[in-house]
Amino acid sequence: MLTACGGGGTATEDTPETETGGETATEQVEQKTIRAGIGLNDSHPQYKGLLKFKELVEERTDGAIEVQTYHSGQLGDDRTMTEGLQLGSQEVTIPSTAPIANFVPEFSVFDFPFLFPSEEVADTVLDGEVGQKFLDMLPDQNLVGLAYWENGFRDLTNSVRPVATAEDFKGLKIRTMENDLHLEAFRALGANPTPMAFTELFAAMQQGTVDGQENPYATIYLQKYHEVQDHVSNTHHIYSPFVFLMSKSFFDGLTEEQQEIVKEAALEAGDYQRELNREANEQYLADLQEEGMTFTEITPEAREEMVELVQPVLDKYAERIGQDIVDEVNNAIEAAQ
Ligand code: TF8
Repeated sequence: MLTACGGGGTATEDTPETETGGETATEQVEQKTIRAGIGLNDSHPQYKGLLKFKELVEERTDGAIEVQTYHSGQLGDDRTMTEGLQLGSQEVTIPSTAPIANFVPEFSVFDFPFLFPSEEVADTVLDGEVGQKFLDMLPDQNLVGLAYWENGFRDLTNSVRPVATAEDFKGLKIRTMENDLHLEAFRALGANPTPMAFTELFAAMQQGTVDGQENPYATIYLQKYHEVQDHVSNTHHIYSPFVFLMSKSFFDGLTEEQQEIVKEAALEAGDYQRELNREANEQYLADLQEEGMTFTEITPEAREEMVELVQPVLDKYAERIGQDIVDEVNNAIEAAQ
C-alpha cells in the first residue's frame, strides 16, 4: 500500500541509466511525460479530477513523471484519443464506456438503459469484482483501465418540444454517442438518432442538424447547451461511467512503484471527481432552468413504458455480448442494493 506522503521521502531511483558515458556516477531518473486528454472543458469535474491526478502523480514521483493536461477534445474525441493510446501518441484519456465498446464490445453492458438504479450501486459494482473483470479485458487492446470515474445519468435535451413520454420522442433527431446500442435504443424509443463525435455536437445543435442530445446536467450546463436547446427532461435513461485509460505500452514501461502510484492516483482522483460530479449534477438542473430551459419530469409510468420499449434491444445485445456476463452484472447490481 502507498502512503500519502509522496513528496517527502528520498527519490527512489530504481532505473539508473547505465549507458550514459560513465564520467559521472550520478543515477538518473528517466523523465516520463503523460499526455492526458479529455473531451469535456476545463470547468467540468472531469478536468478537475484530471488536475488532481496530475498533482498526486507529480508529487509522489518527485516530478519523475510529468502530467500534461488537455481538455475540450484538444487531442481528439473519445474514440480518436483511445486510438491515440494504442498508437502511443498520448498516454491517458477518460472516455465514456459507450465508445470503449467499439474496442471491447462487452463494455456495452454498462450502457444498457435503466441498468443502474443509483450512483452508489454503480460505485459498488464498478469498483468491485465485476468492474475489475471488465478492466481486465482492456490489455488485449493495448489499453490499461486504472479506475472508473463518473460521467453520470444521462438526460435528454432538445429544441423542439418538452419530452414527457416515449410518444414525445417521435421523430426527434437525437445525436447519440458512437455506439450501436445507443443508436438502437433511441430508435426503439421512436427517435431518429444520429451517431456523432462529442466534439461536433454543439455546432450540430446550433445549425439544427440535430434537434437534441443526451448528457448529464453538468455537461449540458458547462458546455452551454442551454444556448442552443430549449427543453430538458430527467430521463435518466443511462448511467455513463468514465474509464480512466492508460496506454499499455506506456504503463508497461513504468517501474512497479510508478505503476502503483498512477493506479492509486487514478483511484483517489476518481473519488474526488465523483464527489464533484454529483454536486454538479445536482446543482446545474436549477441553473439550466434559470437560463430559460423548460424542465419536464418523467413520471414512473412514463419511464416504465420506456423500459419496455428498449427491452428487445437489451435482449439482442445480451445475446451478442454473452448472457453470462450480463447476468453477472445484473446479479452484482442486485446484491449491491
Ligand atoms: C458524449 C459523452 C462525452 C464524454 C466526454 C466528451 O456525449 O457523454 O461527454 O465521453 O469524454 O459523447
